[in-house]
Amino acid sequence: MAKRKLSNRQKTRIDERQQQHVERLEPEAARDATKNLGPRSSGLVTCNFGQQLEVEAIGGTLQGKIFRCFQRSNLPAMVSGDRIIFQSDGESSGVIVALDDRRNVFSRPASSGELRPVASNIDLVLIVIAPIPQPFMNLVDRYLVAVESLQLTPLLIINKADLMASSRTPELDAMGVLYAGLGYKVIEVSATTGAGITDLKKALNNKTAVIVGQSGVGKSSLINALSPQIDAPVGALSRGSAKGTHTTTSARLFHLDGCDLIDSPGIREFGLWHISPHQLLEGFTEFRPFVGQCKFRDCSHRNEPQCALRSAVESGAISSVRLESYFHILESLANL
Ligand SMILES: Nc1nc2c(ncn2[C@@H]2O[C@H](COP(=O)(O)OP(=O)(O)OP(=O)(O)O)[C@@H](O)[C@H]2O)c(=O)[nH]1
Ligand SMILES: [Mg+2]
Ligand SMILES: [Zn+2]
Repeated sequence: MAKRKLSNRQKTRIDERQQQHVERLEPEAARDATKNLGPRSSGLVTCNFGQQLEVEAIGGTLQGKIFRCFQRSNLPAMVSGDRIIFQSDGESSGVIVALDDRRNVFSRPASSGELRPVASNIDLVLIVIAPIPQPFMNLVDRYLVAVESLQLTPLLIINKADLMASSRTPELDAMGVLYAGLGYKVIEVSATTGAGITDLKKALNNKTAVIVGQSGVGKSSLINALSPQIDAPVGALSRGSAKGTHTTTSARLFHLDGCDLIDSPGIREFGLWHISPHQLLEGFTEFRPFVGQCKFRDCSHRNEPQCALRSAVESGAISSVRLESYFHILESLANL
């Protein structure tokens, strides 16, 4: 019995070794494969499916053609918006052989905690909230920290304006007022009725933007509203919990009239977060004038005397809910 068990284990090991061998061979095979492919072309990654990427050729005779590509294994994981060099078979497939320099990479907080890259070379981040599913200020703050750390511009979109009559909440109104007060642009829109869509189009003009937010807030619906010829999949909220159902599963770049917009999968929960405490503090931009002004250098801003941040809350320069939100995120970092 023991003998048989051992030989099974050995067999598994041999299988694993063979598998590793195949994996080691694959990059070589990919390299060899490019020998039979056409000359190098420039391209834009529109979607990453995991193993394969969708690439749109830029310039030359292939301009606008779509290819399914593998990437050479020495290259980093690619995201929608990446400019690349690839070699194609002239038909529908190819191999990505180089990645151009990126201006930036936007990562979203994933439910597992780590930051997951979703889009690159962007100008603007559209953070979408709606009356349903219930919005969380703390999630918006996390997105804002990620946006600020890249020195990008955020745009807060309150979607489903058509539901405001029945679903407006003081919390949602307060969020709109708070973020506008911090100097962030806030637009109220409805993907269903088209209200505010013209304003959104204006804000997007000539830009590449990524659209983020909870699952079910209407990110894909907004893309369809901005450009009716695009038919991005849209999914109803779950009946019981009125939460999103994760309809969009991979980020995808769409060319709209006058701008490029990258749709991204929504998130439903969020937990720990892998950023530094310094980055976090810097992400709350209205705190910046007060950082370093506390009596104690290592002030936790909770109960020390002469704390500049808490004095700023008392004088109204900082909102207490934002300081609470900061602590909430900080605790999630501290528990790592
Ligand atoms: N009433 C109303 N419903 C909307 C509006 N926009 C989107 N919806 C609905 O909200 C639900 C979710 O829409 P999606 O566009 O799939 O949401 P999403 O943010 O892309 O969701 P994920 O892909 O899961 O992240 C669908 O039932 C839409 O019809 C709107 O402006 N008003
Ligand atoms: Mg979607
Ligand atoms: Zn302090």
